[in-house]
Amino acid sequence: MERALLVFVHLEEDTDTEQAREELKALALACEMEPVALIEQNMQLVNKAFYIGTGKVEEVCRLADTLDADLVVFDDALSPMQLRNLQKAVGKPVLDRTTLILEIFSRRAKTREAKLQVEVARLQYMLPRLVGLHDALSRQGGGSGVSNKGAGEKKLELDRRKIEHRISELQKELKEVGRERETQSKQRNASGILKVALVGYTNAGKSTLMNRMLAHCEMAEGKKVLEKDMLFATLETTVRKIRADKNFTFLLSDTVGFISKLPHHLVKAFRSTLEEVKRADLILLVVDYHDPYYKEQLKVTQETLRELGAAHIPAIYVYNKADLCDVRIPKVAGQRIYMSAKQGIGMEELIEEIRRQAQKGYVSCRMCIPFARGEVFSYLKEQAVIERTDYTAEGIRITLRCRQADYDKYAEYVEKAPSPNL
Ligand SMILES: Nc1nc2c(ncn2[C@@H]2O[C@H](COP(=O)(O)OP(=O)(O)OP(=O)(O)O)[C@@H](O)[C@H]2O)c(=O)[nH]1
Ligand SMILES: [Mg+2]
Repeated sequence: MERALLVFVHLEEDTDTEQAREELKALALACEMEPVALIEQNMQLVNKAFYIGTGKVEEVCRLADTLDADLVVFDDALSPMQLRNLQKAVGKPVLDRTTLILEIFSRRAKTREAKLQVEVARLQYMLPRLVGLHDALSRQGGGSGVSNKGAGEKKLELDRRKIEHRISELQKELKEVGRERETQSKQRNASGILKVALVGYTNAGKSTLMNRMLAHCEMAEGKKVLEKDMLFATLETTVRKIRADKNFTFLLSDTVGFISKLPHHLVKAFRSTLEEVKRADLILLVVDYHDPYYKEQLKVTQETLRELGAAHIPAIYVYNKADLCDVRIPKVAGQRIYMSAKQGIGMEELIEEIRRQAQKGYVSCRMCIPFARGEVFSYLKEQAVIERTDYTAEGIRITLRCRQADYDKYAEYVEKAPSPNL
């Protein structure tokens, strides 16, 4: 493990520094770094040239040597100039929060699309910081085509052009891959099944809830996703069909978690993956209720949802990990549900809430399905609430409540006037 010296600046406007400190440590750990110490400074304004004060820079240098740190990590996005100056002064690789998150993402990325997205975000972030990043890159063996030998202006210009070229190539490939996913997603959309998305701060328990839901509904083991006590365990979006009971089926998607100060490039890069969230009919907003900072995390999640243009989608607030708190669970209070995904407490209640939300927008109608279209009847049995069924000469006549989408889809079978023989 690399030994990391963490540097943390407390600005006046920051309200919760303890959370931010813990989060920085967790990020370093998720990057397989060992935090050896944490240096702090209170400031009103950051130093333009060094981010921290020059006296503090000396302290960082000394401590980095004494503790034999391999690198220094700052808890914010450093400007290209700050990065360059700090790197020079400290004589060791300097990373900022964004680089750290990018590094974690690049380690976790498994699918072709995720890998491309992270690579583009990394290169875009690196471009203006090329000079300052030289040492940090050579630490990784210089695999990105940037060497720190003979870093003259000319060489720099060459590197810059190379990187720009690489970015546009990657973006082209990304478009291709995106189209494939788009096709799959369209097929899911066309199926008309209710789409539910798990959303929340990183480590809140989204993947655990997905797995518990699969187990609860006796779905196959092999369909499980990775759950782990680590920031950003999940990077790619996984969609699973959940058959809650014979009358209720929905699609559940698990995706990348949110974090405060999520690098802008990364949000943009992952926007296409997060499209799944935008298309959802219902959001399960998962909160780690045991985390002392759950309120701040909830705020960040809501802000990110707004940025994504998904703030209007109805949500159920899942106060998870309540088994670690002093509350009786399960408990449903309005749009909130207190439960434990890990222990499987509150699953029935959650499914009921999902069903209730789903049925909110249902329309009441009457349909007559021809016998030849038995599959439509089976579909509606799963997707709608059938209140009455009569077998008549013309077909199966049903009184039901269904989604507007299904009403439109089967408009040809809808009977406008009440039938006299019913
Ligand atoms: N005690 C307790 N622990 C839980 C519960 N739900 C999840 N956990 C633990 O929390 C940790 C994170 O769970 P994940 O499901 O991986 O969290 P996530 O939201 O998918 O996280 P990312 O994919 O990293 O964004 C794991 O160690 C889980 O075992 C719960 O209800 N109670
Ligand atoms: Mg996860």
